[in-house]
Amino acid sequence: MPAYDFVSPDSIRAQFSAAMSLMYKQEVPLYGTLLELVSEVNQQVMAQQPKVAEALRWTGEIERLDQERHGAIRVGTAEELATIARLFAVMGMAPVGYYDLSSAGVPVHSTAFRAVHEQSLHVSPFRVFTSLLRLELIDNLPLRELAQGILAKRKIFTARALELIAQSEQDGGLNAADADEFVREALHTFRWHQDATVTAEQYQQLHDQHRLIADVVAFKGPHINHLTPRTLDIDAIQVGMPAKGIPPKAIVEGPPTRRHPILLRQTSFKALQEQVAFSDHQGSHTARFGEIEQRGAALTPKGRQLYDKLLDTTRAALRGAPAEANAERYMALLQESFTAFPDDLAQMREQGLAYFRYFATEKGLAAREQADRPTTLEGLIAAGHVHFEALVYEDFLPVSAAGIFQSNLGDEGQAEYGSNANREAFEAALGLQVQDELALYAQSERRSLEASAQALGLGSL
Ligand code: OOG
Ligand code: NI
Repeated sequence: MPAYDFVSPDSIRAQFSAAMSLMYKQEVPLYGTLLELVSEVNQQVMAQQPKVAEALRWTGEIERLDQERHGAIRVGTAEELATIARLFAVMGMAPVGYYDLSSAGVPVHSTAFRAVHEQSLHVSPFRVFTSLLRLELIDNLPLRELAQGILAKRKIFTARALELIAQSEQDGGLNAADADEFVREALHTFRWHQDATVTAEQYQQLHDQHRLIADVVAFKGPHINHLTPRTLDIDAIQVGMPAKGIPPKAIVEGPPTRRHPILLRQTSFKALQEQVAFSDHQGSHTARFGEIEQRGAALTPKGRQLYDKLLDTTRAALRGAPAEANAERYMALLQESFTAFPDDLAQMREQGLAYFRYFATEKGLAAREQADRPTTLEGLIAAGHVHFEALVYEDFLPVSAAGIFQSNLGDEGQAEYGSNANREAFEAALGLQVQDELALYAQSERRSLEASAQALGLGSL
């Protein structure tokens, strides 16, 4: 089939993300309520904070905001993970980053599937935080074998989805009709199944070992467990949730409130109890929840080190994990620690704390022919010929992710697995290496410098 018949992977992803959102709205109506709240808050911010709206216009994020969301799934075997990677590749999503959650008492390790180029991210920033269960961390051997046996039997992809993945790999893409069918078929993998694959007693055994193990092993597939829209003001969301009948978790994960947001701030509401038909009788399971996030600047290694240090300082000062009882103190301590992180874009840039995107301005373009115009980046910025905005963070944060897992799984009885990061084992299961997110940000920044230089008729910047 000639290549010009193929739909771009970016538009398959956009289509899939929209279909997923529609499905999740039907499955978890509270997600729909959350979308309404996010949309109200985002409109308010754009109307009341013209600077924020202007920055989003420069970077183009204004156009992707309404459809921006991430999902999360947990798979049970290496084979499932490797096939998920192939499925996401059809929609232009690659594994980025490695996250070890075992040190936080969650027996999984994870990656984020997402688009990697800013142009693709602009079409659809849809991402999926994907975790692989680590049964090797469970020292209860009979239970481990029970789980392995159950997982070995399940098939999480439809036969047609597998065919279309293979076809896309072989031909180098899918045409419009096949892409439509692929989206419909792929969606089945992420659906909620009311009927479990185990007896009520087996569920209980798995659950008693770790709730997450039951969530992965007892069901027919890796149901999407949350779908997270992006807000421009998470504090307004946190305050606004109760009025909509959505109880938020105690604290907002990530950095504190800032004029110039960095990385990622997240809050969530607890999973609802859902009816489950075990193979012998009825029961319930808490699986799916809601989450909202606010995204800010991607940090350089130096900025990230500072972030990690300040977060550690805060947690050490709190003497314990943040929870309901100490939430207010935690947020105050966090704000206090982070006064050491400059809240000013120019300073963040000068100190090399964040990645940026650069743009040639109208003024710069008009001055192209002037002999005495500045030609260095700093000179061009000072003269207003080049404008910069923070490059948005597209990834996740392990401490926050652990907090999200915990609030969803319940604070009680945290497990201890020690620190067991094993990126090689994860990549072996995946059948691919995960990409380095820092390299991706640096490349994106570089491309924006090159484009600015070219627009201004300069050799390089
Ligand atoms: C994933 C938790 C991590 C996030 O936004 O950090 C996550 C999960 O609960 O499966 O989604
Ligand atoms: Ni999430």
